[in-house]
Amino acid sequence: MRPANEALIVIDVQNDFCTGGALAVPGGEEVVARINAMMDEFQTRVLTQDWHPANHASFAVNHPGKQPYEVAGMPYGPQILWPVHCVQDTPGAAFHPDLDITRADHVVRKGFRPEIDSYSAFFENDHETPTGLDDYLAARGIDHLILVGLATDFCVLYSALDAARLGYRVTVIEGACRGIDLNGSLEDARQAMLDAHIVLEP
Ligand code: VGL
Ligand code: ZN
Repeated sequence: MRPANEALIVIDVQNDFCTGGALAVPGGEEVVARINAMMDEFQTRVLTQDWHPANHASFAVNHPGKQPYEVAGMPYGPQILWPVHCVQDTPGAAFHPDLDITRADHVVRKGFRPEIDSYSAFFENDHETPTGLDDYLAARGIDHLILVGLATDFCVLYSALDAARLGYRVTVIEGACRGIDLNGSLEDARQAMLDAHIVLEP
């Protein structure tokens, strides 16, 4: 059993990020068995769930003339535009059916404000609106986070960077993550995490 100061943070293991989903991450579903096995070792397990309204500003369809994977200027900075995904209360937003969600202590929904995206489990993409996860973990004396899930180069990356910035020790288990890899984003993500003293384990 891992010590009580460690938490497993499972990022966005949802149908739309798995094979057949609206924003499928190659091999996304392959992380499920490993994550289920890891849950046994941890005393605190948190899940995040991308949870967008249909009119969400991260969807290309809500920007006339724009296509998915183009970039739009938002008040908080450049934002990649995505296919419609993880719409609240749709099957695509549900956790992968094989993920053992019964053992989750806490679920963080993010990206539910129409005008702002939220890759990170800690802050929305303005880098200042908190999700409440930092307070949840701090209240439990947790200072070391083990991150797994989807996608390595977006929501796992931003969660890991914010966690490191907040002062947590951060470990990312790469073998329990899969990436989208847009224009080299996976290699960029690895480098950014290493630069932030995040430990990458296989
Ligand atoms: C994600 C793009 C858009 C992710 C979520 O979970 O990595 N990526 N929304
Ligand atoms: Zn999203």
